[in-house]
Amino acid sequence: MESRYNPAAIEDKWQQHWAEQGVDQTPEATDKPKFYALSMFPYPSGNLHMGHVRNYTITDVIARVRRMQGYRVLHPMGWDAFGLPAENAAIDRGVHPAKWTYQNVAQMRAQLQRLGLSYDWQREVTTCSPDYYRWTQWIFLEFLKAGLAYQKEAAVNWDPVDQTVLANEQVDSEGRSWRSGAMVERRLLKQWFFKITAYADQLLKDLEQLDGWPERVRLMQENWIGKSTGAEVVFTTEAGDELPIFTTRPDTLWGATFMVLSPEHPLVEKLTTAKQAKQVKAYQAEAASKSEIDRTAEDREKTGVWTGSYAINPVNDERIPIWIADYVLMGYGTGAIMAVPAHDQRDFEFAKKFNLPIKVVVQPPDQTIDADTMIEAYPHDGVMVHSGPLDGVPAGKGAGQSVEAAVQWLEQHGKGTGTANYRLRDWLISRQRYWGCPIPVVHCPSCGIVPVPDDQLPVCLPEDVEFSGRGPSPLAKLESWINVPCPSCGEPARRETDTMDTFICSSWYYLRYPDACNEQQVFDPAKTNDWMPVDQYVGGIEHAILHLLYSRFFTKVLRDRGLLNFDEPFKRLLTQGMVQAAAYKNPKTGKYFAPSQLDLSNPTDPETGEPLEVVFEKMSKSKYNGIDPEQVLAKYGADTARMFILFKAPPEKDLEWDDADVEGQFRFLNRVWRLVTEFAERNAVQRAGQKSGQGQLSKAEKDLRYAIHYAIQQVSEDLEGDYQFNTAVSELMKLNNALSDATCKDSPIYAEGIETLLRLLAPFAPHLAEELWHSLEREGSVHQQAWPQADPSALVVDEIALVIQIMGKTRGTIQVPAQADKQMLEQYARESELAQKYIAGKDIKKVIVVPGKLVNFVVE
Ligand code: ANZ
Ligand code: ZN
Repeated sequence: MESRYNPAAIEDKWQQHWAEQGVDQTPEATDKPKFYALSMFPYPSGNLHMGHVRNYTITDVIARVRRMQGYRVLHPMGWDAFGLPAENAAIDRGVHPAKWTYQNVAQMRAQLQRLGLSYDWQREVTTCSPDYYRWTQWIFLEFLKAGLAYQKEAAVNWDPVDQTVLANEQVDSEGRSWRSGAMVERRLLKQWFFKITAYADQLLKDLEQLDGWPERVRLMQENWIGKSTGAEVVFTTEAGDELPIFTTRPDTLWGATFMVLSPEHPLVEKLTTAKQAKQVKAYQAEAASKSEIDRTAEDREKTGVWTGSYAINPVNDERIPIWIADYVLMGYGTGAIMAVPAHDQRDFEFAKKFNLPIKVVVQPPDQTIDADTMIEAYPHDGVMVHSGPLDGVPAGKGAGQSVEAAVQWLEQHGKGTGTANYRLRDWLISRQRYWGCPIPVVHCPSCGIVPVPDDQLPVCLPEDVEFSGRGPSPLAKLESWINVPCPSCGEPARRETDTMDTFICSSWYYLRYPDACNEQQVFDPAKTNDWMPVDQYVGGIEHAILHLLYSRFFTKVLRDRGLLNFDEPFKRLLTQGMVQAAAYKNPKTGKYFAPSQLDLSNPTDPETGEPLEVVFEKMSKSKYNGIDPEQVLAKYGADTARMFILFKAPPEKDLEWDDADVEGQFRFLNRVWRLVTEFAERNAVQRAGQKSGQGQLSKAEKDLRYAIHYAIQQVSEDLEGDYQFNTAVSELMKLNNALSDATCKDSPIYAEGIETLLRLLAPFAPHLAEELWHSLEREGSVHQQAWPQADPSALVVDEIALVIQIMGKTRGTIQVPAQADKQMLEQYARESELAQKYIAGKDIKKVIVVPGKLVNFVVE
């Protein structure tokens, strides 16, 4: 063994050894309690960044600790491998997306392996591989069978030059295509949807079960689902058509002075009078070109057109005009509203602009408002007025208040019903892209949509396609692939050419790991139900909404299809903070500069000479503050990188990269190395671990034993609950110090201390701990040892009876810890009830302390 700590010499060796021995494989036997530790799998961009390193290190420590604690652990890794970057690489560089992706996977897998992450690589899943996406397609067909997948016309972003649909992120703030620069149009195209709205209520309600999730994430999900309670009320047009509206304020029905329909509302055409037709048409065309965000922006000037028709308010038979305006969206509620300008700000602005009447139906408690003089809507509580049966009722959403009373009245009179509406929309899952999972259906002129039969799955992506960069996805152009006989009637039919949103592939990957190699089934429910739910999920906050919501949705659907027996996939969630580093920025111009071109003792803008400020920001190429994990590994090794990341900040907080602290951790590992190698050389064959505590221990041994068991207790506590790895590392450093300062280096207690240090360190610095463990000539891998248990007897502090004297006269004794020093003894004595009886309020002249014996107070 080397005398100097040389990570390069040991890390690779142990990684190979562990792989050969299958140390990280998932146990098959089910006799132990299970623990499923999962990191969000990465997109294989080709390069591992520090954010990945942090994410995976955190999960790895958790997995390693659980193994040592006697759990059977599932700790897998895979690749979220479909997606646009691969297709762009193909367009830009002419590499096939598959080739580009698999090269990146190989590169990143090697990088992960160099970090010493304890994955069971036999369960690796790659979403772009046909043996995985075959089951993504199978799941799609399950959704189709359940009526949860459907096709519908939807307004999408259309690039008229490239002739393709664009995602919202591919349209810049001016509404231009990122690629062609053309103004993007809104077009109605047939798209596939998943009916996530059918599960809105469950997705909301079951958030209650997730007490192991950060409150912030639960709240983000709740807001995304966006439940509004209120009522649906049926208005009638003068021509006799029913015109239902959704309102959260049915109590204000008596204050409705006009109605507004979305320009896309199906009744618009029928309601529009000949005189208004031209204006209405023009307005509809204009609205169609606007995005939803534009249409609903609060500060926007209201626009709209009267249809020429009227509706009847069902509560008072009043005749009110029907308008159209773009602030009413077709996709929410019923696409029609009653406008109550006195109590809704948007309606107020609209009424003012078009000179429509305003009627106050809620009066505030402390003043009287008047329709003619009010300058904004009054949306608050008060008391109902001019509202027939509701007059005098307190206005509000609480029990016995106006909203509840209104719903009751509407239901009694058959004019409306209490309902809830959700902001959540059905999930648009189709993409006009090549590098995604093909949607496994065939369109037949006579049979309609026909699912591809099970035994013909997977529908494989054709390989011989051309990526020209222009026009529709290469799939849509490949006639040889598109034209197939209908699986049902055998007549000529056409394949669906859309592929699935990659979020679908990542909505179920965690269900596959428990049975990753199954070729007969998506997974064996017995295996997946055994391992699920995930006990600890770790990933970035950027996935707080969509990925987690979709995964929860998939879980519930597959549960209802009889495949799963639990409601929620992820029991505990940890969202790790960002990894930041110093960046040099000119505060005036906002420009960043690479540190290599600066004098760091006095950084100035090389172009203007202005002083630069140092800011900590998320590592990124554009800010020249990225730190390449490869370089850190090459210089210090994986163990130091891991230790630094764990030590520098609690996992959910942002972490600031600091070279000095990396050095610090490297030095700490060197100290451990020297401590253990010295011990190993002195006691080459001495067996550690004989349980001590019975015989007579010296003071030095007792103190060391206390330090050892205190460290066990603290590290174990830090690893439970909130995973305070940073304080756990501090405890390890303290234990290391206690050992190097110990004066009983030949005692079995010292040997116990060395061994304990290695066990506690093993999850954090797995290679170093393993190498040193073997230097002690111990059996097996340190990673297969039991996690140490704190012995309460070692933590008991001996007590002595301390004599309390006042002016030399003994007044009694108090119990104090034997180890207490002079200062502490005085404090114990002063604060004791016994001494207080005599010294309270008196002037103490002198305190005489005889350690281990007495404290004497000399008072005035
Ligand atoms: C009358 C009213 C009176 C309203 C009042 C509010 C206050 P949330 O809370 O977001 O669910 N609304 C309903 N459907 C709409 C649509 N498709 N597009 C735009 N707005 C729509 O908002 C519900 C309220 O937003 C509903 O209650 C309705 O206006 C409007 F003093 O009805 B309200
Ligand atoms: Zn057919």
